[in-house]
Amino acid sequence: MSDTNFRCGRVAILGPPNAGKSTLLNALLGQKVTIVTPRPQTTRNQIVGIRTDAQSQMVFMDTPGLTQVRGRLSKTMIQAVWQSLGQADVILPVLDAHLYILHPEFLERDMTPLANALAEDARPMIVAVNKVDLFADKSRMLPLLTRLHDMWPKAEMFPLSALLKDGLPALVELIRTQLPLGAAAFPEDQISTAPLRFMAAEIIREKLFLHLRQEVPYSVAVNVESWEVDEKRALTIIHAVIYVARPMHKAMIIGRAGATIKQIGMEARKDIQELLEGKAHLELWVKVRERWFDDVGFLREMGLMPE
Ligand SMILES: Nc1nc2c(ncn2[C@@H]2O[C@H](COP(=O)(O)OP(=O)(O)OP(=O)(O)O)[C@@H](O)[C@H]2O)c(=O)[nH]1
Ligand SMILES: [Mg+2]
Repeated sequence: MSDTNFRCGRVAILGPPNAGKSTLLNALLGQKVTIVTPRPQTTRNQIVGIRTDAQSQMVFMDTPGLTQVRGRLSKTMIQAVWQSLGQADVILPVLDAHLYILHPEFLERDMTPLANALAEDARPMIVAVNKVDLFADKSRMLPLLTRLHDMWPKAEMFPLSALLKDGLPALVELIRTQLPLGAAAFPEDQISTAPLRFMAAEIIREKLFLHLRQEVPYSVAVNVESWEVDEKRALTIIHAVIYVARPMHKAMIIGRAGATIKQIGMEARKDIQELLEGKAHLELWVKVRERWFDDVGFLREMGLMPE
């Protein structure tokens, strides 16, 4: 018998770079489906994470940070944001409250594109006012909450800490009340729509972000070229290529006597094994491909641009 009270819908997680969107998605799922780094513009495309319980199914869409852009990769990143917004039943903007307490003048700069896009939107909206763990005196966010209320008078303001998972059960309850009635769209044990190969490539990209400085992580794309399961040894053998835009970046990734790439490989393998719940062997190559981020064919191959 189908449950006529069951709710199912899509929730778009949107906001400026580094606001904690991906952290929030992982925290809501209790599992890592999307990568997180301390640096802006980590997420490059729409990542779907699915949370199913007895009463509802929430299909979350993590998106790249919304910012000023240049170049083709940035344009496709922004397209992923607007596409996700178009698909959403509930809109969940996320912002870094601590940043705007310290720098109130950045709020308009960061939020204007989203504020304009959502001005006439009638869909339910919940604003995740994130990173409240970074200040003890909660009254410091009152001016921010007032400004957000002026921006979106109908939205619910929801202070939380994605990092500490503080406030999340109440957020889930609130989202549920806003979802349309309907049957589940995905099997209850499905947590993402991303293929394992893509998730493994993302994990490698995360480690590159964590180990490389300045612009280098932004010049990197990762592709899993082969994926074989050795049933006898209960081992997944993964070959991945790290594409870089310049020969100098290749040298930096490899590091002195191969030390950097070795470390990246070890850390990535550990996370991939967690993802697969089994043993993995990971081999990494670095290849130079100049201006890959402007190459439409390459971006499509990498899944960074719709066909
Ligand atoms: N203190 C604190 N840090 C947080 C919180 N949420 C996220 N962070 C940190 O903020 C940084 C960025 O987090 P992400 O989840 O990658 O941010 P994002 O919005 O997905 O960023 P992009 O994908 O680059 O747009 C990471 O260092 C997180 O650990 C929080 O609630 N409190
Ligand atoms: Mg992200």
